[in-house]
Amino acid sequence: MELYRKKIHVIGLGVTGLATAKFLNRRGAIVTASDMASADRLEQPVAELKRLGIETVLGSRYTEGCDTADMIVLSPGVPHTSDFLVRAQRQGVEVLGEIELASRFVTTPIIAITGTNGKTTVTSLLGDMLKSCGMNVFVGGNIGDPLIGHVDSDNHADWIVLEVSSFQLDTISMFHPAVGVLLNITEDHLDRYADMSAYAASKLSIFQNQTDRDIAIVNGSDFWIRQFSDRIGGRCWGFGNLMPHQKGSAEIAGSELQIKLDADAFPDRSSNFEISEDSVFRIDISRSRLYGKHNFDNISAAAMAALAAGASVKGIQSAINNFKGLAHRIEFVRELHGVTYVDDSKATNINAVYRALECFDQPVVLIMGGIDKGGDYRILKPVIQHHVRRLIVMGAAAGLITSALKNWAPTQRAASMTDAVTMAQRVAVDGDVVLLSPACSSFDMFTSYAHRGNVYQDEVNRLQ
Ligand code: UMA
Repeated sequence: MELYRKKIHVIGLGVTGLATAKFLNRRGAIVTASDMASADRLEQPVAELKRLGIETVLGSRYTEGCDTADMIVLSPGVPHTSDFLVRAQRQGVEVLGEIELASRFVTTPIIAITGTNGKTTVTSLLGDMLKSCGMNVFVGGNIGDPLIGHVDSDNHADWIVLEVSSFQLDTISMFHPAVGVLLNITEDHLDRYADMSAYAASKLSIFQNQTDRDIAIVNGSDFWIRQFSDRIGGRCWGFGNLMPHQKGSAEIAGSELQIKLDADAFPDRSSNFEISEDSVFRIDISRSRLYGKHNFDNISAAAMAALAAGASVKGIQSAINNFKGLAHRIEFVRELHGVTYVDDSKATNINAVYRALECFDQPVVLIMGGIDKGGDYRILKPVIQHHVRRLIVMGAAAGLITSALKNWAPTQRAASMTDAVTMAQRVAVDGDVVLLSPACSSFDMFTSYAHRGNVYQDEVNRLQ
């Protein structure tokens, strides 16, 4: 793909746009880097781009010139259906995302992981599994480091382990992972998709360029994945219920993960296998520190993907034993007067709250709220009734959550995180869990879910 002297607009100057603009500049493209935000919010990236001689266009004029560009590269946060993009495409301008662009320049095989929940855990655990087998791995994508930043790196990777969001998948055309993983599809981002079917279609597009030489690892118990199973192009391995044409399966038996794979999927790697006489890979999960049933799916998916990449059972086992989980995902913060405080700030959709509540046998004081993302809170009814002693709501969606859930748990409204944590401490008794699991995005009161989680942890650590 020739980029030299091409007029390319990069839209969005977050981590993706910045890395993309720098890459294109190195390749000799004529880059215009644009963002709807004003200069005072983008001081650092703008200064860096200016030093490289890259033009920046900010604020209300940021889409100018797109119609006459050779190509537009989008950041994931920019909806691909925006009017100015539709108009440019009509003029024949190629519009693509950073993942698509980067994947055209890498020769290293890619394992791509998507799903509404669990993708960061699986990406990270899988990265550890391959590393503990001595492989050199680039771990990036939606988890944090854009793939484009790896393209010109001197650090040769054996595998690329890539977390991909639906936003990133919306702008692919040739992206072709050797192993694709789809963990689950539940309500999320309905502020950006017309309906669940559109969101599910975006997720399933991870498999759109796979052939039967590639591997597709899916959750066979997921409604939407089953609904669209005809879109799975690769050789299908599954966990949960059996899928049509499934060639590999994973099951949890007690504290053992048992994986059965079709050996002919690996004609050239079969010597790596520590397969037992009954053709099952057996992995002990009793030492895993990941809470909850949903993490069985995450461990199964990561282990299957690792086996697909030629990892040994020993390396997989060691990564599972040593994996501590991720910050702000059902993360233990502190125990005080017999009350356990847990931070699940990353739960930015309703289903994630469901899963978090299922992890606890103890009564829970639940803190929810933030910016509503368009799902139906009433699906929480059974877990709220079963687990929640008190519901504390805050942020822009507080009213909406209260009307949806107040019949199933006593509900209180908090004005701030300090307020929420103080209220929670007042009502929690010995043996309870206080859980921040918001079901919403954070931008009404915080800069990110991580910021929200850190503020919660600070408040909890301040409690006497
Ligand atoms: N912007 C515009 N026009 C628009 C929308 C946004 O100019 O119409 C500008 C904003 O003013 C801002 C910039 O775009 O300055 C931000 O771009 P971005 O939102 O794509 O953010 P990045 O910093 O590039 O981060 C993105 C992902 N963000 C989103 O998908 C929203 C990061 O995922 C990802 O880690 C990073 O690329 C590297 O791949 C975050 C995320 O929240 C963690 N992801 C969602 C999720 O996990 O649910 C999908």
